[in-house]
Amino acid sequence: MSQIFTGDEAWKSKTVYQIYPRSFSDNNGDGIGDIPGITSRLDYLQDLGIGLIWLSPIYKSPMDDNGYDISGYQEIAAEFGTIDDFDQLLSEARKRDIGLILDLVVNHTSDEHPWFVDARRSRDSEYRDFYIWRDASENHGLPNGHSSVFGGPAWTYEAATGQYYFHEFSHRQPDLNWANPKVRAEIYKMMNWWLDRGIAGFRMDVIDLIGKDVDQEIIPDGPNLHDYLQEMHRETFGDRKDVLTVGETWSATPQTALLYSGRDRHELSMVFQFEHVTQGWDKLYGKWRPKPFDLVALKSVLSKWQYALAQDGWNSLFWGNHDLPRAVSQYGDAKGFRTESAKMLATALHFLKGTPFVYQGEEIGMTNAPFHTINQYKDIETLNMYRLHLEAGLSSEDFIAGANRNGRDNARTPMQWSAAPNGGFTTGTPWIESNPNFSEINAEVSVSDDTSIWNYYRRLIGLRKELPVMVHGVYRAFLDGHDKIFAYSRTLGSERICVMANFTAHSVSVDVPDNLQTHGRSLIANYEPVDTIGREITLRPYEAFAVLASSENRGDNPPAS
Ligand code: TEU
Ligand code: CA
Repeated sequence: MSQIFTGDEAWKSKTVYQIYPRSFSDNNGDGIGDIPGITSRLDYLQDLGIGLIWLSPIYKSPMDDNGYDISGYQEIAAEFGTIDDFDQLLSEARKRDIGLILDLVVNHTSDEHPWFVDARRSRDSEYRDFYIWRDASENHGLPNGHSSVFGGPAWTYEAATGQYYFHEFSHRQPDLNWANPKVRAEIYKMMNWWLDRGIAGFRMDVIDLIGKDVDQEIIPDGPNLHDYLQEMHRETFGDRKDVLTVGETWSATPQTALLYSGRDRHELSMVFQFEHVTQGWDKLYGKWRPKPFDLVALKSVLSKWQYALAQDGWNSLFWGNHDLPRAVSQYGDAKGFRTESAKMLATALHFLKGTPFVYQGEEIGMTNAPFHTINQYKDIETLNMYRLHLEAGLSSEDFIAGANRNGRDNARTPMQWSAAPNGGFTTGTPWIESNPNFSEINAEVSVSDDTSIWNYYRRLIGLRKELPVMVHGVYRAFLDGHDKIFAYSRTLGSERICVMANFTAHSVSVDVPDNLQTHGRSLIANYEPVDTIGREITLRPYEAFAVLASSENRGDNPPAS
């Protein structure tokens, strides 16, 4: 077996931790998380064992979309700190062998970015062509009927210059014109500036949109997408070792994932795909009317991706992020079996092939926000959609029920550090209400309890660094049609791991297929250790475990590749 922990793929055995700076740790009492706050928590992250941090945007921004609207790519938002604070974070992280991945938001800027401020001034502005302008159409005014993700048309009229500009998100997030080589050159320069500072990579916001053709209304997966990504690779991170790049691509399929992350493609390390997320959404109303949980559908998506990227490409693995509900609320049982189900979900995900991403608070089993009035929500998407759904005749209660399940603020309530007021996130008034369950659910309690969710994550993250089979093993799923149990194995040479997870609050007895039967040693379990999977087994509510087969009993071998 080749050495797996060196070279330009060192990130394959690492676990990434996502920080949403606004909600992580407030160091100066203004109620907003900040960079010094993050630096003060690095020991916590080092103890957890993570190798990389993905920082949601920290740049200068009017915060219309909490920093995903950037007005200065090489400046730090004043409320988050200074560039010195950033350098301090970078060097303190490096001391702990933790790399920083920045959020690259280059599909659009803020309307306060100097480029747009100048562009909107006059058709002759040297920055006019940095954005996407179209004349009014003869009949209905708007250049076409394309809608913005946050509601309303994707076109806004500028009376001063008599044209519309395109914005896939809020009207305060005008899309950059990637067809303009000057735009691309500016972005590559900016990326290199951050890379030279010592960052470990980029998470690329809605990167599947940059090759768009607005006139044909081909927005995701547009005709120029892969050319631009190959150019970006060449011009920026291509020659740098140990840089991780992950594209946020809601449109990705297993086929396009191989284009982004295939080894001879020279584009990205991996992408975030969202099929396992959207399979749970209503066809018509989307995430605001989620469907009942369906394990068979979820497993079929996860397995499809595992198989498709088995030989080439690389998967990212995640249950949550800053746009999604809390994992334990969405896929587990946050009320009856919070600890068991949070550990079960961690087990099911971390033994898959790919790079795991842990969203802040997931490691202590934080839950969705118990908001009951619209005034408690802060998210631009939720607030816009509330207005639009009510205009369309939906009741406020129905909308709030959907937002409770799937709204983005579920992930954005302050990180719960301790039982102190506001969970120790701030000494002031937090910008968004804390989840009142911080007195029971918090990092202090979780770190000090050996049986906690946190210590369970710590063991899982550690196992990935020790076991090549966890990083490179071939995936095989079992019991595909079973609607309560997720079961799979990973095999590498003579090593084999068998994983079983009960996704229900009931005991479930299963007849175990021959090739899943195992005897060996318990790697991890959320009840008692399990070292044998016999012909029949009963899993208790949300029980999950992984068994490392002893080499004389490793079951089937995958076909040689
Ligand atoms: O998200 C992309 C995006 O499309 C989300 O808004 C998501 O689709 C939506 O929540 C589904 O209803 C990225 C960022 O992760 C998000 O926070 C930003 O708001 C968005 O891009 C714009 O930059
Ligand atoms: Ca602060």
